[in-house]
Amino acid sequence: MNTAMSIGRPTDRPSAQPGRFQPQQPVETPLVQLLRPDGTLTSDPDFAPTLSAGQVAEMLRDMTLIRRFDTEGTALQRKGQLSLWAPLLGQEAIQVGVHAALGQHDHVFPSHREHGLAMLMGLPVERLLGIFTGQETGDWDADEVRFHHLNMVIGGHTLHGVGYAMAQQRDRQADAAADDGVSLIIHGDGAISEGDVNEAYIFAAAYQAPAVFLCVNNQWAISEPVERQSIVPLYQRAWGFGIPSVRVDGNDVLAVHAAMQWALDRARNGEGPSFIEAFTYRVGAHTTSDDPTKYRSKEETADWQIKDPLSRTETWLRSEGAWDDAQQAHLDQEAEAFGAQVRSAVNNVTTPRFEEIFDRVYAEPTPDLIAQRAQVLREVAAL
Ligand SMILES: Cc1ncc(C[n+]2csc(CCOP(=O)(O)OP(=O)(O)O)c2C)c(N)n1
Ligand SMILES: [Mg+2]
Repeated sequence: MNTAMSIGRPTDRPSAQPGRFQPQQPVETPLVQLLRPDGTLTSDPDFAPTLSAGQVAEMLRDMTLIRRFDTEGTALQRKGQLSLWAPLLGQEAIQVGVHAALGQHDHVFPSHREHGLAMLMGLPVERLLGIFTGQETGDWDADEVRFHHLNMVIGGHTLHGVGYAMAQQRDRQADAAADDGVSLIIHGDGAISEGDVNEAYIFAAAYQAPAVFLCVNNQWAISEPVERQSIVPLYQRAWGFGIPSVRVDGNDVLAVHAAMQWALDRARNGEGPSFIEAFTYRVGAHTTSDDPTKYRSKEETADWQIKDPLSRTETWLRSEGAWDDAQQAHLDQEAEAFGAQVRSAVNNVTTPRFEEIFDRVYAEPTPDLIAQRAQVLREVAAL
């Protein structure tokens, strides 16, 4: 083994057999794209759009409302009504494309930037805002909402998601009438370097769990560029675990939807896990505590703004005759009203009763928990 190989870099040692020293790398990284940045359709050898213009118009609406939610989140933090906000600007198409592909029993294990998806899945806005005021314990009924707690411990939730998928698999083995739900696990480009995440891939592959990994590659993990996380394109990492994968244009709502449909179908049909790398860009700061001008150029951000997911969808819909100025004006008004709703929702965030943290740890409280709860209440009363 030569030195280059021992540190995991592709070797230049000549080999008679392709694939012996390194996987056969495509000359270019193939990207699933159905809608170009200029709003014209393109084709892909493996994926085709399955949505009507009317459905895409609904998705434009969802993306617009999510963007508004995000803008309001940042403004509420600036006004001191939230402690922190993690902007999702530029990543709207991923959350909307995913939502449109999800089945009615599928569960989502999110990372920390999926506020839009949470909203679409029916989590009340005030509960989401409560996470960023520090008052929310995140113990909503995940069985009902199917959107699990936003995860702040990078990568930790991927193991929970795979565990849940394995349970879904076992439920179906035990009971043919069990629902057909599968698990979608969302993590970032930075998370891919975490041990937990790699263990999650191993379990998912070993047990052929009905799990879909969605890696949101927004090019940055706070100030760390993706190139430092991996010298191969992220979707190729999955190959080493035996997980089929594709890279999709994350700013193309049609492509995200089509790829997600493929991966969810595979999981549902018992074909095991898949991995989708959604190639996008974090246009805003990492959080409201971050200043990205300190570590990346304005030109880089401007290049990505041209690839905006909303404007390309609107352009395409207009070219199809499925969108006009009146519809846009109506949507702008709706977004305005929704913004006001978000600003008022922050006043409805409630502080949980102290003892509530014990209430939903298990379906039935254990004797230990009951004792701990009683002890806490005694200690609080004595303060
Ligand atoms: C285990 C752990 N390590 C470090 C952090 C600090 N941290 C918060 S977000 C983040 C970067 C995450 O990057 P990525 O996975 O690409 O997600 P993105 O923020 O870009 O959406 C880090 C290092 C953390 N929250 N948890
Ligand atoms: Mg990232």
